Formats: sequence, structure tokens, C-alpha cells
Amino acid sequence: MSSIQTLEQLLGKMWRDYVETNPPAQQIHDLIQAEGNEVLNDHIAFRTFNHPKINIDQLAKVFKACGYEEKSDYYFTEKKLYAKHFEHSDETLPRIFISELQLEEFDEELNTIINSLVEQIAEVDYERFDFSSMGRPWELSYQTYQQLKEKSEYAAWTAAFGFRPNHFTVNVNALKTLPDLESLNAFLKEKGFKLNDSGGEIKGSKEVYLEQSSTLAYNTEVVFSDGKHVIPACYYEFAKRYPTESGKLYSGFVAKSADKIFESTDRGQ
Ligand code: OOG
Ligand code: NI
Repeated sequence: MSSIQTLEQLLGKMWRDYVETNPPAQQIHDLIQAEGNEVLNDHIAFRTFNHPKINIDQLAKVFKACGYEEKSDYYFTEKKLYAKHFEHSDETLPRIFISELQLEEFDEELNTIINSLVEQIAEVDYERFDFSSMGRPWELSYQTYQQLKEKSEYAAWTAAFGFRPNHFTVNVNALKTLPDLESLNAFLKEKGFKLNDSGGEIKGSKEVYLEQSSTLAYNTEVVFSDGKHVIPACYYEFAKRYPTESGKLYSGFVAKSADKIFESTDRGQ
């Protein structure tokens, strides 16, 4: 039985799991805070497959039950991904961004592998309040991980880590001493953190009302059924939002930028 029953508890558990797997995220959080800033979350992102048992809508269930509403959706043709973002009426709560791999756009080999993973999920787990953050509910060999990686880096990551935040995102608008991505990125690099520079360190611009940057995923040891291997895990993202013509800060995502942010788990870049 899961002891997680409220959204607050769920968000707390997700953060603890995230920093346990990715200690640099806690270090960065603390370094930014030590400069006299309040660290708020802009959004939390999840990854999955569009298999009907574990698709975006399944992962979104608990968030919807807790008051989140579906807002916009996004297509990533090249990576064969689709995503939706959700917002809560309490604006202090992070947005939720969930993407899914479009299985029908892949060959039979990939589909057979993913089906064999989904078949391992126990029925009771679908009802868990913390389903979207229960971790990897299936056995996976390193050989299968590599096989998936040749077809899609996203598929391999999702198979290896299962359901858990792929990243948390610092709300840069709320930072007093590091109020823009230029100064924040310089601060992070000076402290020795590596940034994702696919498409440039800063993705987006004031013109699209959103600027984003991210660290390169931390490499962590994962237990596979055929041994332990060090692979890219999660990253930390930084987002600065600008007001639209209405005067309100833009609240959505920018597909062209997100396309590059996905590559933060691709250490081969
Ligand atoms: C999501 C990448 C996109 C954003 O903020 O645009 C994204 C992922 O890597 O799963 O998070
Ligand atoms: Ni993100």
C-alpha cells in the first residue's frame, strides 16, 4: 500500500526520488538558494509510451484528480513524440509536462519490446496514487536497453527509468540574484556543471515568450537484469517566461525549444 495520498506528498516524494538519483540537482538547488533566491518549480516533466495502459492520459489521471487541467499539446515529428501540459489553478504549483513516444511510428521489434515491458506491470499498480512516479515497473536487460537506444534515445531512457520525473525546472523569473539565463548559465558553468548546448545553450527567446536551458543528464548506475551499467539519468532545467500581449506571463511550452531540451539525456551530443 502506498502511503502517498495528497498532491503535496506526491510532489515531495517525486523531488526526493529525483535528487536521490541525481544528486547534482540538489547541489544546484542549494547553490542557487545560498545566493539568496527562492527556488520555485516552473514545471515537472514525465516520459512514457502511447500504449493505452500507460499513455499520457493514464499518467495524468492523478494530477487531474488533484485539480490539474489539460492546457496545450505539442508534436515532435522527428523524435516521434507527442506531449501535453497541465496546469493547476493554484499558480504556485508546478506545471506538469507529459510526453509519449508514438509507438505506431516504430517497427515491430520496438513494439514487441515495449509490449513485453507493459505486460509485466501488475494490475494493482495502475490504481496507485503514485503510479506516475512509481519508478520502473518492469525487468529490463542492458542488451534490450541498447537495442532500444539504437532506435530512439527517448525509448531507451523511458524503458530504463520508468515512471518518474525526467526533470524539475527552476522558475528563473523568481530568482533575485540570477534573474536571466545568461547569468544563471555562467554561474552553473563556473561551479563545474555541464549544460546541454544542442541548439545553443539558451533555447527560445523573448519573442516566443520563453527561454530555457538545462544541464546535461547526470550519469548514474542502473541495475539491469544482466548487470549494472552507468547511463544518463535526469537533468535540471531553467525556464524564464515573458509576458505576452495580454500582459500575463506566457504559460505554455515552445515545441522548437523542447525538441532540443529532450536531448539533455543524450550524452552523445
Ligand atoms: C522533455 C523535454 C521538453 C520542455 O520544458 O520544453 C521540456 C523531456 O526531456 O522529457 O521539458
Ligand atoms: Ni522541461
